[in-house]
Amino acid sequence: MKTVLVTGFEPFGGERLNPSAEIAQRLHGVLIAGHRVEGAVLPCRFGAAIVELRKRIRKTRPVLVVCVGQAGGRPEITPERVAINVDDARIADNGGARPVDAPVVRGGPAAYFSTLPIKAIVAALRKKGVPASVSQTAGTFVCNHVFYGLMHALRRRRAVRGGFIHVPFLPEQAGKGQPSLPLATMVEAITLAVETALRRRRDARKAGGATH
Ligand code: PCA
Repeated sequence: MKTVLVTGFEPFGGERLNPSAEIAQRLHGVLIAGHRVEGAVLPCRFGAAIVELRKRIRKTRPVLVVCVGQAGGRPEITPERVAINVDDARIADNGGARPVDAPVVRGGPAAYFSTLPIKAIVAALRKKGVPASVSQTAGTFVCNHVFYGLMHALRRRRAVRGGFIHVPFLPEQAGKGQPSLPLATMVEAITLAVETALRRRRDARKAGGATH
């Protein structure tokens, strides 16, 4: 049976939880559209996170890789459009590292695009009533780092598609007035994203960019 790799991250920045780790663990072993999900939790550390991701890709030989991370403060599920070749950390990672204006891959291209059908995923989520939109930046912390590392690893493997999806806080993490989504909704959302990516090769063509 073909495999889909879904990764999350361990908690970081003083949090006790990371919704992305919970999602990856919940989806481990689940079947989606005839594919078996391999769920993995990556360290929230520059360098080590990509090493672990590549190890999992070698071991599980997935046809699709969806990396998930927490974007506290965002109100929606946000498939990322583009990974950039920059590490620029506002806070230390879980190993104490705080790279500033460093490349993810020395000599690598400035950016890689997601090969997930990001607009079709957003449309599928909205149809189910789940708040979603395309994000134009995954930031410059460990999530963008892993997203770039993923697309760099897949650059010559055209048959394997991959990308990154940010998710909001869980209700128990959100402070007063901060947006969140229940875990069950996020698990459903990532399941639907995987299913959409497996079922369609081409993205939907819909205007969706921000005007600023
Ligand atoms: N979110 C962070 C890193 C790990 C995570 O879940 C980010 O957005 O970079």
